[in-house]
Order: sequence, then structure tokens, then C-alpha cells
Amino acid sequence: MMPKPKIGLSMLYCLSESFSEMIKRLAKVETCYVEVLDEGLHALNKKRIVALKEAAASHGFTFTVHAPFADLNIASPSKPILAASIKRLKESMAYANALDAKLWIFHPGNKTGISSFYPDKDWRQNTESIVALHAAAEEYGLNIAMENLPEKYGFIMKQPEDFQRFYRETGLNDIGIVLDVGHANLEAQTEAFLRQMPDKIVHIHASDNMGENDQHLGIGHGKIDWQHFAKILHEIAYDKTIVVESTERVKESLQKLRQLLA
Ligand SMILES: [Mn+2]
Repeated sequence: MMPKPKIGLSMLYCLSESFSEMIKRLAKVETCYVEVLDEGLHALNKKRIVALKEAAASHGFTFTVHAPFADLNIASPSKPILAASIKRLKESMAYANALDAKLWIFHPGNKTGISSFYPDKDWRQNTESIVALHAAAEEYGLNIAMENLPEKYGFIMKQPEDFQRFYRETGLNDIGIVLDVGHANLEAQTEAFLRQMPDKIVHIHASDNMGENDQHLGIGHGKIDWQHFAKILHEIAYDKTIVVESTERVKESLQKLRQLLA
């Protein structure tokens, strides 16, 4: 039998609600693969880890943790900003470890207003930071993965070539890739990622958009060709997780993915 992807849900859609509201929603989600965000109103702490572990025990959840990303930049040329970013990310890794998370997902760095004066400096800083995060993750025995982000928002790891360069330069082959289909769509890179790096992709974020902005629409409500996406997943025998990261029509999106990938 053909291996099938496991379909899960990111709690991003209720990030504007309190942590306790999110916990209430967990009791009703229609999947056991849940991604929580260590961000905004859902930022993790020891007490919240206990609440999440209780939910996992009663509902059989497997958690993935999305690292914080607001105002963080692991490619920052500013030493204090860089140090604060790394500190916050290491704290998040400790929470993910305490939660027995299957995977901790982080955003690579972005360019700044002075990037053009120092060509390649942000790339090098980004790599150095990921090497440091990897070392911290190894101490925990935590699996970590980096997400593709659109160049139009200043991010520096947006296409397969960037990830190939990263692996070539560091040899850190145990850091996986989280393919964000919405982000990849803005760069027309979805098929390239799936065809060129099938063994590196350990997790997928699914949401739709019209090709201009990262809208996090429901699956089938933007311009992404999901039939084609499902066909490629089948061809590469993708059997890892794919989580809905839409912020609307969440239930419908889960159903659509299930139908597409059945
Ligand atoms: Mn994402």
C-alpha cells in the first residue's frame, strides 16, 4: 500500500484568541497532529506546557511547535537584536523539548535596510545562527526544521538553491525543510521544492493565496493547483505531516486535503 501523508492542523487560525480559548478548541479539532505556536497570545511557558501535555494525554495529540518569529531575525547585523533572537529561539526549543514535540520549526533570517552595503553578510550570519540552533537542538535530541519564506518579504531562504547551498556549506543534513506551500506559491517554487528536495522535506504547511500575498486562505480558495500538488506528493511518496495553516475555512480545508490525498 502507498504511504499516505498525515494531515494535521496549525492553531494559527485562533492566534488572536487567548491561550485558554485555544486549549478549549483543541478538545474539538478533527486530527491528532497539532501544531502550536510559541508566539503572540499563545507564547509558551511552564504552566502552558502542562496544559498542553494534559490535552495530549487525553486526545492522543502529536505536537509540532512553530518557533516565535515576530520581530526576530537570525540574520540580523545588529549584535543585540541577534542575541535576543537566538535567546528567544533557544527558550522556545526548551519548551518544545518539554512538550515532547516531534518537530520544532523556525524561520530563517531576513534582509535589513543595510543589507545592500554588505553583500552576503546576512547569508553568513543566518548560517552561523542556524549552526548554533542546531547545536542546542542536538543537546535536547530535538528535531528541527527550517521553513521557506518569500523573498518579497525580505527573506533569504526562498528557493531550493538556497537550501542546497546551506547543506553544502554546513553539512547539517539532519535539519529538515518545512515546505510552506503558500510561501512557495509566491515564488512559483512549490514543484521545484518537491521534485528537487523530496528527502529533505519533513513537514508541510498548507494554505492558499492568490499569488501576490501570504493570505493564509482556505484550501481551494486561492490560485494554488492542489490537484497538481497532490499528484506530486503521490509521485514522491510523501508520507510525513502536512498541516493546514489557513486562518479561515479550517474545517473545510482539512476535509479538502483529506479528499485530495486519500
Ligand atoms: Mn508556514
